[in-house]
Amino acid sequence: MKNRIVRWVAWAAAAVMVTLAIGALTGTPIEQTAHGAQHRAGGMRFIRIGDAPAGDDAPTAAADGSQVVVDNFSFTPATAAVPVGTTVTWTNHDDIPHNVVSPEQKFKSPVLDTDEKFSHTFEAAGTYKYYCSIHPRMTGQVVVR
Ligand SMILES: [Cu+2]
Repeated sequence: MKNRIVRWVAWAAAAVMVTLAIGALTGTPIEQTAHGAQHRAGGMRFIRIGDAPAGDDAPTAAADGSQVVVDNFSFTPATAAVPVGTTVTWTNHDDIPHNVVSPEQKFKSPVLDTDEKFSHTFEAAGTYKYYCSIHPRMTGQVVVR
C-alpha cells in the first residue's frame, strides 16, 4: 500500500514537471499549466503551483463588500462594508426564493429565485440593516462609509 502511494506521488510529480516543461516551451502561463496538470492528475489539490501568496493588490472580488451571496438561508458577508456610492448586488444561490428588504424602506427587492440578482446603490453613509421578509431570521447589513 505504501509503495503504491510513493509510486503515485512520484508519477504525479513527474507529470507536473513534464507539464511545466511543456508550458515553458510553449509560453503557456504556469498557473494555467499547473491547473491543467491538476485536472489530469485527478483533481488532487496538493500540486497547485499557482497558489502563491496573494499580495495586497491581488484581486479580491468577493471581499470588497459589493457582492452579497444569498445561500443556505443566510447572507454572506452578513456585514458588507462599502464606500459611499457603491452598488451592492445580492445574488440568490439558494434553491429557495428569498428577498432583500430594508425595514426602514430604503430598498426592497422582488422575490429572487435561484441565480436572480438585486442591486442597490448606497449614496449616503450609514448602517443599512436588511432581512428576508420570507424568512425573517435571515438578516444582514450594509455599512456605508
Ligand atoms: Cu429568505
